[in-house]
Amino acid sequence: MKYKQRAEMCANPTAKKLLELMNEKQTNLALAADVTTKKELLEIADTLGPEICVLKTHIDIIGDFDSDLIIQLQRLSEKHNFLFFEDRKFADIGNTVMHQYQDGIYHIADWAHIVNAHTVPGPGIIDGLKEVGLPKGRGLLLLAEMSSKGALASGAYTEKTIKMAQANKDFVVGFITMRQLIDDPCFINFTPGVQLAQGADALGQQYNTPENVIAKQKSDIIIVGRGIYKAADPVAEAKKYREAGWKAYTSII
Ligand code: 5BU
Repeated sequence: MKYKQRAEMCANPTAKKLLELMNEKQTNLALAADVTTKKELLEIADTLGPEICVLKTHIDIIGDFDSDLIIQLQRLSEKHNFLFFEDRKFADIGNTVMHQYQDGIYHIADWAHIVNAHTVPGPGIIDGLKEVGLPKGRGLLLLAEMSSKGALASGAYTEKTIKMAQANKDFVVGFITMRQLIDDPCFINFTPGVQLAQGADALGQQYNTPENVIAKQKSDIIIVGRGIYKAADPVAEAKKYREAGWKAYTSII
């Protein structure tokens, strides 16, 4: 089903907005901006913003974080039309994750359209995050699988994660997964561990290609980090991933 048709079917405003912007902007590329300074992150957001649907952050690795960074990032997200996904991987009881989501120095719920959570604590983690995020129209991804070698999220764990998502369709907008898990147009599948050639890094990361991830595994969004920002010409490289991801999508719809 096309992103546009799916957007019309989804009640969660973030899921709807994301699918609409992927369709309009013609991109299913999310950039994993794993840099450690404000300057680098803003430069990535401004130069690569035109190519992406989502900017994925690890905000706690920015050494000189301040609230001005968020204001400037928000301006860039409006300028280039992309959403923020803070890859926080919440993993605690509901009461604690509520604080981690809205308080501290990052106030993640105030700016991140999308966050993600492990399901290891059970459904209370979704209840806690939902209390904060749903009134703001935010969306949650559940980690159903991971890209790293030897990950424990598989089999019955993945199946139970899908059930938790189905029980919370107002707030859960999809999964971190290596493939489409269930045929439901309102769950958006995000896949990390993507490079133009299959391979691995020295610390357990495993890479699949955009074609395999989107056309064969029927995922929706490719998350690419080092493959783009470590390239000699990140803009040219981002365009390659964007084209590969979009071509794979158009080949199956
Ligand atoms: P890379 O440079 O393309 O390997 O970066 C991948 C990004 O995706 C990085 O920010 C990870 O934290 C993130 N990631 C991942 O690689 N695998 C996973 O299963 C999950 C997140 Br969840």
